[in-house]
Amino acid sequence: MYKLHYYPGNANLAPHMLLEELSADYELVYVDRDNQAHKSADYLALNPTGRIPVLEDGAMVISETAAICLHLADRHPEGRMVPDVATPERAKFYQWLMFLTNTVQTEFLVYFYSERYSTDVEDAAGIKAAAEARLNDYFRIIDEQLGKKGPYMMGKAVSLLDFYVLMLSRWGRGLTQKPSEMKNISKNVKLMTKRPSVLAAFEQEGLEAPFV
Ligand SMILES: N[C@@H](CCC(=O)N[C@@H](CS)C(=O)NCC(=O)O)C(=O)O
Repeated sequence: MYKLHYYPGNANLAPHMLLEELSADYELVYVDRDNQAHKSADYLALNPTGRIPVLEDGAMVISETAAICLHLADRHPEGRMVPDVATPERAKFYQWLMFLTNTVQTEFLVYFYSERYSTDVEDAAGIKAAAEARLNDYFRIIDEQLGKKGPYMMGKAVSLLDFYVLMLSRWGRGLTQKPSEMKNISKNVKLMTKRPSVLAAFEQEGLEAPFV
């Protein structure tokens, strides 16, 4: 049985939705982030970066959200969450997943934790505003991809990418330009938020509508 260490709405949300989608056998382990449990010795032994989430798969411990998602997709190939290996679709899938995790997700860290990005707290507001502008550009790129391909990131079939986009769109619900109100992202998230797996994960994390 898998164990997913989570805090409601954090980066665990993508792997959590996938665990549900793949009908995997798992349990959730609450990380008491409000009391700094993610910086405790026990948690740091699992993930030295002190970041959420962590997945335990038997004796194996995996951190980094995208890696966890890929591992789940590999372990449950019948779910077809990634395109076949060594196909053009797989190459584009890699491109988009890397963009989502190391560009968009990372920019959210700058946006949410802007005070960490300067030694002068007075810089935080400007850092946040610049991050928001970049996030708007990134979501526009995602929206264009969905406009060209659609309704899912890889075209007609849902993939792991769509769960990632949903999580990131949720994180962007406080942006002036809400991702979920962009023309094509809005269609994608409407489809995604009808999936029983998505609804189950949101409910288990205690997240209430509106989800994005
Ligand atoms: N690169 C990591 C980033 C994870 C991450 O930043 N998680 C946030 C929650 S969404 C976190 O743990 N924040 C707590 C902190 O930075 O103190 C991943 O993809 O798993």
